[in-house]
Amino acid sequence: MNASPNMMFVKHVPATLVCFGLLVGGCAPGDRPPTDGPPPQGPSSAGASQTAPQPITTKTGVEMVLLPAGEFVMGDDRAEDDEKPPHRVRLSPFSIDVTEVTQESFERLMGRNPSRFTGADRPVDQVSWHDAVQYCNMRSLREGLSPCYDPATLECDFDADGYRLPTEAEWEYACRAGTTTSWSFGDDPGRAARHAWLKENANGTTHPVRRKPPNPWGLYDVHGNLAEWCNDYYAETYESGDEATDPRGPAEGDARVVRGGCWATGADRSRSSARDGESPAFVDVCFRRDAYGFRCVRRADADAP
Ligand SMILES: [Ca+2]
Repeated sequence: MNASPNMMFVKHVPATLVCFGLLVGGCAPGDRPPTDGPPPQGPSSAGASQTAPQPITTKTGVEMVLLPAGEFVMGDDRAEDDEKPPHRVRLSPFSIDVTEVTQESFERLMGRNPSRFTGADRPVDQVSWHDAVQYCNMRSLREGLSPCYDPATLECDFDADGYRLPTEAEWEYACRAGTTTSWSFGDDPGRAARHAWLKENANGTTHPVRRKPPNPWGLYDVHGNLAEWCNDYYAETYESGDEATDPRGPAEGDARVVRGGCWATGADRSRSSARDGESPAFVDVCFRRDAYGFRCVRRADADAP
């Protein structure tokens, strides 16, 4: 499929789906009560932590967990071409937000709330990649840290001690949480609605964070609710498929990676290794990106958050 920066998603997600939702849909009045799901399944791969790491609250009031250094197999040979080849990736330790960035947090730091589906404890939607990295920088500044993104070029300084978007590899590592199955809850798509807000159960809207069971490392809504911006440019295949340490994706590109599926897509797009790409800027008044959110990461060898 040829990538087009004018599409809602560069691949896989029908643009008409979300646009149609904008025209005839609307926020569901009220949200479902919290779901009493089962405790998260234990990771199935060797070396994975059996207990979720303890959250730490940052100076700006965001909960993060510190993920240990580790390695995992990124991608899936059983899935789509852009998820191949599976390849071993090693990652340095990093901290990651427990939830998608909420509207309360975004508005408090940025002084505005671009969301279509409003609610303080809902994830902020209608955020471009540029909006997301500007929030990262603001959060860094508010906490006395060095911003990762150059204000002019938006190039990421991975050595800075502030916040940034996860690399695609970091996102998948965090999402899998030691599992090797298609989702962090197993291989059965029939269980997806119990663990994620997807097209089949979201009623055309986002939902407050933390309403579904977390993954084994205590992260909420990695599957579904909003698709999440990553730092990497999107490429239609993993470039070399070689083993890699802290990979950062292509050096340049037209689209940025989004991961995890959303309220407007089915279970398949929410798989741990499923990849999508999107133009980082708003290009169409209809496609307002109400499917996109994000969460932040930070170097773990920087001072504790
Ligand atoms: Ca998500």
